[in-house]
Amino acid sequence: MDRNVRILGAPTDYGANRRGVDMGPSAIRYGGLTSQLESAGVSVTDAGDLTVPHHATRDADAGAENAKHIQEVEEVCTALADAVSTSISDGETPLALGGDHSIAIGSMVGSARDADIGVVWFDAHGDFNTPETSPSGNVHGMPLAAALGIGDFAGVEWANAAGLKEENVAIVGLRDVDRNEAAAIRDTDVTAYTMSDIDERGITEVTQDALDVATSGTDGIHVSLDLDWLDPREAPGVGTPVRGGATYREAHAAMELVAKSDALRSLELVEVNPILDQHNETATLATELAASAFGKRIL
Ligand code: 6HN
Ligand code: MN
Ligand code: MN
Ligand code: MN
Repeated sequence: MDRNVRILGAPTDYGANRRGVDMGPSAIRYGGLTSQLESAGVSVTDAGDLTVPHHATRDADAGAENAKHIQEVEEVCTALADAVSTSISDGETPLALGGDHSIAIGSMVGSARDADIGVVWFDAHGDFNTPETSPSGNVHGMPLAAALGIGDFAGVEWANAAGLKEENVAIVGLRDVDRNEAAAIRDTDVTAYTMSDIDERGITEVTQDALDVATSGTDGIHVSLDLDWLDPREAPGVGTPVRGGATYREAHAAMELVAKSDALRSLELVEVNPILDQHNETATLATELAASAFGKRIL
């Protein structure tokens, strides 16, 4: 299949309470994104970066303590949702570059605008907190709940705008979940696989199950790749590293299955933090994994 990928940078760190992931899009581009994607046989357009409200012009104390910088997050997500949905209607596959993981609300809303989508979420974390359960108030720990319409986000309208079905959402790689967040995940019809599931059943079987969940009865899938899904030895440049993550080979194997599913509608690479990275290796790894997700072949 001829695929055209449209790169959409979302240089924001408001969802992570301003910690440096706003430089992720630059680092990922510098890590060779376009040439990696071209080596996967897709054509690439770089639409540049979305305009993100500048810190200097914002009131640092605005917004709620339990959903920090919620207005800025909403502004960025609204713009990203429009950009994602326009890419798809123009016949291109959006690749969103974070930025912190709050941008996923925008990606999912945009990707779901004219379709029923499933989601596969590769992450150490559940990202299923709400303003009520969050221990940090950081919205990057809440995007899945938000997009499913769970929780009260100070009346922000994107809640459930994606029309996502819990039965079509799968999380892969969990190893750091807050107590009330875990209860919330168990209370839903979302399918969640921990690292123990990967240990026991292997990455191929777990990823295939996750893809089956997301593709069942849907028009396509959104894949959200939080680089902290990988072990910090492979991906040190992330804001919230957790030991015991996916290996380099496991991550590629999972992305290769994404390519094989032929269902990818939108992709995002999030939580790359160049300030914490070593020689841009996490950003570079993100580009390689994107190439695998778009079907890069060795032979
Ligand atoms: N991420 N569960 C923690 C919180 O603050 O809610 C960590 C969230 C990390 C989010 O890595 O995208
Ligand atoms: Mn995340
Ligand atoms: Mn829809
Ligand atoms: Mn994470």
